[in-house]
Amino acid sequence: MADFTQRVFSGVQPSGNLHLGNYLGAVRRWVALQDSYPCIFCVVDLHAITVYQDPSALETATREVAAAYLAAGIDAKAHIVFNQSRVPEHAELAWLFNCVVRLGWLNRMTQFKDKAGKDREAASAGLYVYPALMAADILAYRATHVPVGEDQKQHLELTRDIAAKFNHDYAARIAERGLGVPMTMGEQEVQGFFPLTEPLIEGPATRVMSLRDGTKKMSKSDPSDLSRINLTDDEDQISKKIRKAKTDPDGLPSELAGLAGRPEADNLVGIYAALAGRSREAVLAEFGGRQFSEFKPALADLAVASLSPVSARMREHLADPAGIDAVLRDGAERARAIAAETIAQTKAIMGLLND
Ligand code: AQP
Repeated sequence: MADFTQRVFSGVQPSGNLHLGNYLGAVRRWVALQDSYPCIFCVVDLHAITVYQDPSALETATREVAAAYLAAGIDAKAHIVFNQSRVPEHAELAWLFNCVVRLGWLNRMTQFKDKAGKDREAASAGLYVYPALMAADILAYRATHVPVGEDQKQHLELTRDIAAKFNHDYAARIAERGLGVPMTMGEQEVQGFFPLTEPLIEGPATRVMSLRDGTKKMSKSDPSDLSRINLTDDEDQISKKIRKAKTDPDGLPSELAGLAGRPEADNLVGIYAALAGRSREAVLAEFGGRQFSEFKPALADLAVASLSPVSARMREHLADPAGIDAVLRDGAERARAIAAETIAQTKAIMGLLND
């Protein structure tokens, strides 16, 4: 039986400095996936502009995110690294998906509610239809796997809903044109054009929380720089942020159960575990009974040792912006070859004359 070509797609928005959450929840895991799948890693600049970005800052952030990918160990020759706006097929497919996605589905998206805040009328239309663009990013390459942090789970489900509705609505045409791949949807064997993409949400750091508030995720757009560790932070900044991280007055427990109801302690233990490549249990077995005044310096040393080589390589890449641009241009050309074929076939399936 034919199957969809296995392919990984993922991206980060250039909406500010990359932080530890983006690194542990996404980029570091991509590096590991490179040996198992052909991968496409995108700097999703069209997503970033769903909220206003200063144009020069956007250019800088786009190069910074690309530099972080390369510094973390993404191989841009063996795989594809590019910025989204260089491949117009993303926006084109997003429009087609805007006509597939239902308003009711978009209305359920919690990220829109969080980001739009109380004044929804003032949010951009782009922010509202962001999940359709994300579905287009993934499905332009008919990607089968998407490694993301926990916060993107709902958007991945929507991507699957869009793929399923498209496959269902155009089933006859997909079969007639011989463009389908046999797949199981529910109980049925059908010919699908788009795969039902699997999210890969795994590891100890799928949701790294703010250092100032353990109930909020670490985020680029948090106004407090003390809430996150940026990949561009130097050793002093990393140590200071960990020293100032919010904690409670108790020491560390020896068992996981002792972290219940202590989000800040839980977060710091999770970060330590992820950086050390150990389980939370193992970290508590070592530090259980000790105070944060002892744990925080150990965490700071570990964070500095893990992140310094990445930030040093990032700085080297950033010293050569033309080199980064060349990587992005080359990646976009190769990405476009794949996406253009998907778009041509999608249009043919939908009855949009385009040859
Ligand atoms: N705190 C986090 N913990 C684990 N993973 C995270 N990711 C983001 N924050 C965390 C993962 O990083 C990837 C890229 O995210 P994004 O830049 O596309 O958007 P985001 O999820 O909205 O990230 P931010 O930092 O919160 O950006 P802003 O503040 O601009 O909205 C995704 O795989 C995400 O899951």
